[in-house]
Amino acid sequence: MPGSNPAPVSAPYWRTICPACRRPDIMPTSTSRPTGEGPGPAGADWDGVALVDAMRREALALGFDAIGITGPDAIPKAGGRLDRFLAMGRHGDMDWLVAKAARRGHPNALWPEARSIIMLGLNYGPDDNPLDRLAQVERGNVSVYAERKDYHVVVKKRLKTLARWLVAQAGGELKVFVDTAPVMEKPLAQAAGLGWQGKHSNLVSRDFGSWLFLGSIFTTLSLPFDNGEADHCGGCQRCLEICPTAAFPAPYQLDARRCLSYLSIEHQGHIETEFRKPMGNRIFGCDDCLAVCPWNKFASLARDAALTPRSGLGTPDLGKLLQLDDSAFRNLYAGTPVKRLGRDRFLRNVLIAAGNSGNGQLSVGIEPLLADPSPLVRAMAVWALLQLRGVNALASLAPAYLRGEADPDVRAEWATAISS
Ligand code: B12
Ligand code: SF4
Ligand code: SF4
Repeated sequence: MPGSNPAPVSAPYWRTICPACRRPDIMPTSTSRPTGEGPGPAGADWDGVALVDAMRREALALGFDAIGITGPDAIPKAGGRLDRFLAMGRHGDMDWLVAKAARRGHPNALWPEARSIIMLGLNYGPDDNPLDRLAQVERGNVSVYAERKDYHVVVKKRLKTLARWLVAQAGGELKVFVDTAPVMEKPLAQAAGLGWQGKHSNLVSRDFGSWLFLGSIFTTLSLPFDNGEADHCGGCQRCLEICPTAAFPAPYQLDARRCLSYLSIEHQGHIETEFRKPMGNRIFGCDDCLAVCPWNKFASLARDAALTPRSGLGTPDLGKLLQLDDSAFRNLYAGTPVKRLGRDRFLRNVLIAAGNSGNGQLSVGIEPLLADPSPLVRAMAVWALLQLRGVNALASLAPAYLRGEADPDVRAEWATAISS
């Protein structure tokens, strides 16, 4: 609420962590005292600043890497920008963004009683340069965030633990969110001082580069706010320039319909022809615009055991992936974000990567998929075989498969392939 929380500023605690040992500095981060209403912890001699300093220590002990506090009124421009994004149709078929847009754009519309928003970041810095994976065309390329345990699970568990701690210290009501509710996490994280929304629209941290997962705790407590972070992109345009599908109509704006992350993860249907070659070997998500950011030179390896990448998941063997049935897919990706995609859309992506691999031996695994129960898979099997074997081979197979083919999209894919 305006005026109810007159923002005494304390620097975000994580900036005082010693980069060498990753242990929190024991000095308090703030000497200023909140002048607004305090949280009033029951039976304890806390003031707002002391409570927040203790909470920062607690958050770090729980494995979070960044924490800052802001208020529900801190992102006045975000709702209008979201509305424009949606009005231009840039969300593609992510209808869930439209459904709760009013609440997403305005934190107090989501929960009118919220007085403070605690933003948390968890570092998932990779141990390699994700751009190097693009050159391994004979293997699939799963984006850095997805080659490990689902961050929703990891972050949410910790948010709940921290929330319980806060309730025990200071009371109040709390709600925790990690990408599971209509919350604009990036602008809120910027307002809380965790970093800034770069020209690729994601949050960039001075300490962790592009590699922070975000989560939030909304609370009815009035806590002292942190300073927001300024934009440090300057004249840099690297993320805009590297994008393989020209998905940025302007700096800070993304047209998700052109983004390979959207196409490979969120998009339900067939992937349009113009995006198939640029997809290269990306079979789940894309890291190019994140990986190229010069601020990653300050990034560090994820320190969290819960986020250790699973062996072989980052650059899997395409030949093996082509053989996955539903249960093998579920077993392989259990507990990771990839599982939510489902086997059919995953195979759609794998077939595009196989078509781009230049490895003719993969056609042995592709041909049986011409008869797959899923039209998404059948259509991309046609495209992939065309890339690897050429039009004459496709034309000789076409009569047998077209005879029983009722799906109009798959028929269209055959027609395009044999007339190319
Ligand atoms: C929808 C969504 C997607 C969509 C759309 C992405 C997008 N940029 O909107 C798709 C599927 C494409 C996607 C992809 C990815 N996502 Co995503 N996604 C989300 C989600 C659920 C909502 C984001 C949203 O509100 N989008 C709507 C648009 C309108 O909001 P916005 O991006 O903030 O838009 C701002 C800018 O356009 C800006 N703006 C507009 N005009 C102007 C003008 C000026 C001058 C300025 C300064 C700013 C500005 O203001 C807008 C409002 O802040 C969030 C989780 C959450 N609840 O917030 C995760 C989230 C953003 N995703 C995340 C990740 C990791 C990714 C990927 C990296 C995954 C991958 N490796 O494939 C990619 C990155 C692609 C990219 N370049 O954005 C993380 C990002 C963490 C971080 N450090 O920022 C989040 C926060 C999830 C999380 N909890 O950690 N994602
Ligand atoms: S994630 Fe990839 S496709 Fe999407 S905007 Fe970034 S570079 Fe472009
Ligand atoms: S690559 Fe450059 S422009 Fe893009 S987010 Fe990083 S600093 Fe900003």
